[in-house]
Amino acid sequence: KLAPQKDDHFTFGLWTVGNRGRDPFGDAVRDTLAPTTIVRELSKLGAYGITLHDNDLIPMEATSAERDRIVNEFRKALDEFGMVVPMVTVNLFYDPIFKDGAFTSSAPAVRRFAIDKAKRAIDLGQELGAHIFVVWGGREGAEVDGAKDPRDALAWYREGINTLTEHIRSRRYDMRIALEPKPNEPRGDIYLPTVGSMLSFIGTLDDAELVGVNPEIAHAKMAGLNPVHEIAQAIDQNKLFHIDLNDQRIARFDQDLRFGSDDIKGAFYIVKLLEDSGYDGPLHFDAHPYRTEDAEGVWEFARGSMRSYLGYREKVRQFHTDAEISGVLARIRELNETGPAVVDSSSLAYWRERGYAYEKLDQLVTELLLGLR
Ligand code: GCO
Ligand code: MN
Ligand code: MN
Ligand code: MN
Repeated sequence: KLAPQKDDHFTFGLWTVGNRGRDPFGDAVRDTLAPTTIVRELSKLGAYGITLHDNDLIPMEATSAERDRIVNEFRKALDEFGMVVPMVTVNLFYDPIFKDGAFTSSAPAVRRFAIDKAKRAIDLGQELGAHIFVVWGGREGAEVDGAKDPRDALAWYREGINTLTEHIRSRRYDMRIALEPKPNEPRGDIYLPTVGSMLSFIGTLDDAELVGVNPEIAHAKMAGLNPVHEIAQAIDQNKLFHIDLNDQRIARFDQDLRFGSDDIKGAFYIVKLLEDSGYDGPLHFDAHPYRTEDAEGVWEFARGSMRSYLGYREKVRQFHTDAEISGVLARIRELNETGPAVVDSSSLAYWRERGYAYEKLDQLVTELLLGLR
């Protein structure tokens, strides 16, 4: 039951299992893993595919001959191990060129460089068969609001995304863009920090149809928000193009914890929402193995991410088939639909005094998750 299958559509970023455990206070603790090794190992574990930033695969300074050789070798590994690349993204944050932003850099030359880099990443995605292009504007933010007018930054951001949709249309690629919001880190504040802000920004784009969101659980929590509600709003607007699954404690640095490892009830309701809504995109893990881990721990992390999702999915199934839970839900519906049809002076007392039976429901869910049912 907990063995991942290809048709579960689990995917991992090359940068997730490939994370070397560097943090602001300490150096790498693990060796670099070759992309082809990651493809092989994840396939053995039952994953469906791989995602990547342009520079996870191709070094920034590669010649075009080197680039082609690397891409060919990678494609060979994908074919050999039956793996696909549903999503590609662009690294617009690591190189010092982007220290004041990429699409929102105050320098037009940097903005143009960023847009060209993103176009080349889109072309790479097309070559690898990806249908989703994620844009995470990690450096699109500010510490010093006196240095640039945030309205200019938003206009430049819009121009950048408009150029990318134009590129996709003119090349007739079957690809859509998913914007990934994050409130802060690495910038003091990042523009468009939540799903809600992204959705409203998308409404101002030239080609809004082509653009949706890639919500991340950890990013919602860093903003102190409920990821279930963030994801639900994206679904409500038909804009859930992709999702980053991981975990995070509120009010901490960006932890990138293994999906479902910290907030068990929160993860349950996320999986319930995804399953009940019929979301059929990739289930993408964007998290890091703990810095304490060696190679064995890395694959344990990958296996655990998928097992946990399937475990939560099984709990969702139990939620829907548990007779007592169904009974409470029926009772809640009945309480809402019976009783006085209007709230007026004769029924005020009834509507003030009635209970909603949510304590019972919440306790049953808690016991379900504790394995007591
Ligand atoms: C983070 C982000 C990134 C992006 C990735 C894809 O907190 O570092 O979540 O992992 O998802 O760069 O664009
Ligand atoms: Mn993140
Ligand atoms: Mn992410
Ligand atoms: Mn992160």
